[in-house]
Amino acid sequence: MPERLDSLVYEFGENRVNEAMDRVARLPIEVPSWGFGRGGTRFAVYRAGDEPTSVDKRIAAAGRFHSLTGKGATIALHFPWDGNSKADVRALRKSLKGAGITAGSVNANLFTPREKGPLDATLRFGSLTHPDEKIRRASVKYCLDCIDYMDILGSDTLVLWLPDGTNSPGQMSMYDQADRLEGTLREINASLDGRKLLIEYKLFEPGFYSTAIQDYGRSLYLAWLLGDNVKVLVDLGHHAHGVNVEQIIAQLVRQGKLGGFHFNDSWYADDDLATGSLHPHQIFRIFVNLIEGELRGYTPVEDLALMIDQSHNVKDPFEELLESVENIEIAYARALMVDFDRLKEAQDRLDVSSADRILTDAFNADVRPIVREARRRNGRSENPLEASREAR
Ligand code: PSV
Ligand code: MN
Repeated sequence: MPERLDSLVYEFGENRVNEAMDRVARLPIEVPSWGFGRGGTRFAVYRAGDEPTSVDKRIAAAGRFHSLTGKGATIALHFPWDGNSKADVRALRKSLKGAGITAGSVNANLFTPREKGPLDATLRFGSLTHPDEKIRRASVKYCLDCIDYMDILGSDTLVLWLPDGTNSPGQMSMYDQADRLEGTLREINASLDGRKLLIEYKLFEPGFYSTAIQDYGRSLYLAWLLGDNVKVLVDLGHHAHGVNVEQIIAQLVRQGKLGGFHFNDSWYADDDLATGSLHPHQIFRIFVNLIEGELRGYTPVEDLALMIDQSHNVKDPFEELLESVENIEIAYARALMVDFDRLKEAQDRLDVSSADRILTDAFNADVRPIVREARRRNGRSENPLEASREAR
């Protein structure tokens, strides 16, 4: 055992520390292709000039990210941002291969108005719930095109986030909204042939009165309605203030319906800031609940789609992704310090102070040596930020 792990070994035991190192080294984290580019505010995209602006450059950056960190072996793709035809997607497959990474989830974009075809500015009235059947058909067709892209790329996961909703109470009947949504989703799901469909929910968009899939209850209902391959995707930024996200997680895990995450952090709402930059205790609690679920025989943490979904507006996008991955690794390593047997014993004997102390001790542990050691064992730099700056 390297000396720098001594105090952790002393406090948490050698087995726990060793296991944490292995698990941090193995943890699959998926990065978003859009996250390598510069995000924007509602007012503008303030480019610095050195961020990648084409798909190829984003993929090349993702390749560098993977060789530096060992994470991001799969990349989430977003269409049409990452391609507009089968020929584009075949070229993309080549770029991915060249960069040493593979396609992760495929996100079907139903919110950016297209220059040609029916999915123009009318998307402001919705996509899969649009009142005009022609637009609903075109939206379904777009998702089927994305399933073709999945075939080309070897992806097994379609992610749907719906921009649909209303701006005022008279705009659309909520009964029609639900009927249309369930009809169109059934069609899309039938074409997936059992491949995964992950459905995001989101409470609001600026100016909205309703969103079509507003919370995890709606998303979970749809997942049960549609089939075993359909699961809920939890984007950390999509809740009301104060919502206990880890409680949602535990309920989804118990039902085998947690598909994965879109990790990010926020101060106000859906700010898409760096994961763990503001609320590190929240992702710690989430991982505690995921690990407890795994110990109880539910889905192993590594089988979930652990994806990042952020918008990098101020910091260098590449560096903000490094920061986010590191914060996820740290939260996971801290959660792995929890002694779940002792925690359960304390809970069962109603010793709340001891139970909380077990969590607090784990959260307060400086697990950075575990994360560094995991990187070293993976043959990666212990300090990816420094290494990436040196390589520039
Ligand atoms: C919507 O807010 C969202 O979380 C969805 O995942 C989109 O695909 C993504 O952000 C990028 O805009
Ligand atoms: Mn998201």
